[in-house]
Amino acid sequence: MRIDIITVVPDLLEGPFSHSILKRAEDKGLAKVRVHNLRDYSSGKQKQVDDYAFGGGAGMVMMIEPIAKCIDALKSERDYDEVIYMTPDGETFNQSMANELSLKGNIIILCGHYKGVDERIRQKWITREISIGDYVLSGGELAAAVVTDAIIRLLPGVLNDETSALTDSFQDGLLAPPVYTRPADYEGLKVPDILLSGHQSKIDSWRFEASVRRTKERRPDLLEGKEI
Ligand code: 6GU
Repeated sequence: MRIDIITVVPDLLEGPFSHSILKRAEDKGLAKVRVHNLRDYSSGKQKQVDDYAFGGGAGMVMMIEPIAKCIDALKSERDYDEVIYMTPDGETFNQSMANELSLKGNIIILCGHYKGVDERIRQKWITREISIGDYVLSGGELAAAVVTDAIIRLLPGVLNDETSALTDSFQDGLLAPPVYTRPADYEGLKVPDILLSGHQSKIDSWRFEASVRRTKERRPDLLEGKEI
């Protein structure tokens, strides 16, 4: 899978993709993430990428031309399944969107900045608009990093234990159960006996019950319309 991210602050995206799981996915050849500096596609002398809003008002608007040039240049190299615009007024990101996007081949992600992009970009080039929650970030970059991380860790072979993404919180619509490691007794704080019993089917049932209990307590909204 390949993800091309278009941004006016490429530096913001350097850290997340040069470490840990995402770095491993790149090294194994399972995912390619490429960051593109929108200023490289500006034809102006000042490398201008934003301008005043027609009709007035505070805040700058990202111009059509550099974005259109960048997207068209990418599309001339390969086909893309989605051109995603990161914006607080997009559809709220969740695990099922991550699952769906992880099945795509190539994706472009455009990071919004300032007051946003010229509406005509959204009309003509964007296939999907995503927000990561009901709060405002100063740009779409961190949100793009969140979405990219959530997608790439789902690609087969990226996680060491292939089954581990299946037991994540949200993957089956439930929160994950509590986990423990050694020592079994830390100054009187004990691990539940069942987990030390070696009885796998009992352990599985305990984990399922614990997931349901935790979901009821913390996120009852996830259980609505579900039979458990
Ligand atoms: Cl995608 N962008 C910005 N600027 N703020 C956000 C967001 C995106 N998602 C939540 N808040």
